[in-house]
Amino acid sequence: MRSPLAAVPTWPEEARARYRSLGYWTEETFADFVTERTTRYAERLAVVGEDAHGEQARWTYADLADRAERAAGRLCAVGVAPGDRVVVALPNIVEFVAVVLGAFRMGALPVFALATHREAELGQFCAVSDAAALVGCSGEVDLQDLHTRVADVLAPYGVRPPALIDVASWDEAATADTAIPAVPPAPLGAEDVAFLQLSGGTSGTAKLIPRTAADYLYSVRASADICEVDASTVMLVVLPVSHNFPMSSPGILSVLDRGGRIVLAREASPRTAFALIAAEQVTTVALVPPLAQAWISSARRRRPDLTSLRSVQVGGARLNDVTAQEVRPVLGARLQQVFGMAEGLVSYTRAEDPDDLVHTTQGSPISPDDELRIVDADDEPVAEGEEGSLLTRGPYTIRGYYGPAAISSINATAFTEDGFYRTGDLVRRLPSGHLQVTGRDKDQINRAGEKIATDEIEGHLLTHPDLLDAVAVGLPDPFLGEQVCVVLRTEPGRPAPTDLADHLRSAGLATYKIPDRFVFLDEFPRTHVGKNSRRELRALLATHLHTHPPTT
Ligand code: OOB
Repeated sequence: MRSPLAAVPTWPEEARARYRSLGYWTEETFADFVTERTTRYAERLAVVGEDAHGEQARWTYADLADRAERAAGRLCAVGVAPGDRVVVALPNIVEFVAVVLGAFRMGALPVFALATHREAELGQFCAVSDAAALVGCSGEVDLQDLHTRVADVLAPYGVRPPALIDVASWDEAATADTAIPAVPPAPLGAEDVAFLQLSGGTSGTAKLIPRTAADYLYSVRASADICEVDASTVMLVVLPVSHNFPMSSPGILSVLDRGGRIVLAREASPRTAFALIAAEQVTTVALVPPLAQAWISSARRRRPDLTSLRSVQVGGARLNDVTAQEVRPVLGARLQQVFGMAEGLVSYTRAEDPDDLVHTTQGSPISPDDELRIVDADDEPVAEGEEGSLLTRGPYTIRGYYGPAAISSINATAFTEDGFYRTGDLVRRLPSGHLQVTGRDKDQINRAGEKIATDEIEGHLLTHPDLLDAVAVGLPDPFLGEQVCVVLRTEPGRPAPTDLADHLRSAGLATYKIPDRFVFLDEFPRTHVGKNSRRELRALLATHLHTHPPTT
């Protein structure tokens, strides 16, 4: 048994009572959800995809219940107790669904990491959550070695390493499963924290997002209604399934809620995806803008059979209007724009919205009780229709991050005193109520929908002996949306970009955070208080890159 979950800032009782009385929040827990849906839809096909051994699996809801029960048993077998945290770092394989539902079934709290995370990230998540287990899949990664590295990251903090679970070592055919202990009933209530999501880009202190069954399942049910998810839905998942978008917006949980089918793809290339769409008669898929662009250009050339596809959701980063207009003519499916965040708020364009709004806006929020404030630098509301920073609170938006004591100072700036979350997004609201995301005022890079905290890259770079200063900025990129660019001031005898990339890799940073571009400058522009000015750096880079082609 690990330490109990620390207290988290939460909704005041008045708000809770209101969300309950409006029917948003119910008594249903995730354990109830797993049992009820897998029983209700028992005979239907639930999950299709590769397993840890690369074999094709096709599980009914009854199979899924069975797999989840076994996964829960396996968690218990390595000492995970109800209430403990379990870091899940799996690719899009069927075991992901089994492990997550298994954790829910026994009341363990999944921490949704990515299969691409390495010891720098996983070590942080384990430390912050005091994780009892780390679940991965050996194959592309040497899991034992990764586990040792995670333990090394944890040692200086005095945190016990998590037990390692390698789903590739599970032998489901073996009858030796009698060794799997019986699973106790989950002790969690609907308003207890049920899992921890990652915030977009973790900084020096990992910010974990505490979500409850009450708030999350409300967003799942409402998303299923808005996105017309039903028993006929066949959802292809090409984005990393642990992200909030493919998980709940409407995501795999909406599909399980309604008795539809999930098709997991291990990679997102048009070739693989188009074949799966035709073979499995896929009706819907969620994409980030770069993938939407890649699918569109590939579909133009290949003319794949996409007749089953009814809707394509695009979100995670701003979609340009041109690509938006191409979705229906080229992919033959309705576009739905999704603007959301793992902290809560999700906004969708609706089926009944006119085309021009679907093409040019990021829709409107899920709930009539999502409260939005669009403010200037002094937190004063901007005039209607003007651009401002988006603040939000509501029935499924958290009131604070989970983390060690240091998190309270982060919470003090990330949330207003009256509980609004500062999204860091610049938006404008049209008279129709639709939101347009116009920019960002947070130190984050959005690379193809993956969020990267600039200070995380900078911190790791500055451990290199030859670097005097490092600033990471997102540079516009026609395909990725933004690329990761680092601007460096060095000792004479400048390190080569490849050495710096190796330095970051050996620090245990996920590959998607390795800079796309390294730029060396003798002087950095400063703000009037003497800090590095990212704004001026960006402007300088625009000219610099014009005259100096990229070095990598
Ligand atoms: C989704 O969640 P996160 O937590 O990875 O990232 C949230 C941030 C937002 O604050 C915003 O900066 C950006 O991602 N974002 C968009 C966007 N959707 C997300 N920026 C512009 N246009 C969009 N459509 O990315 C996420 C969570 C649930 C559903 C969809 C996306």
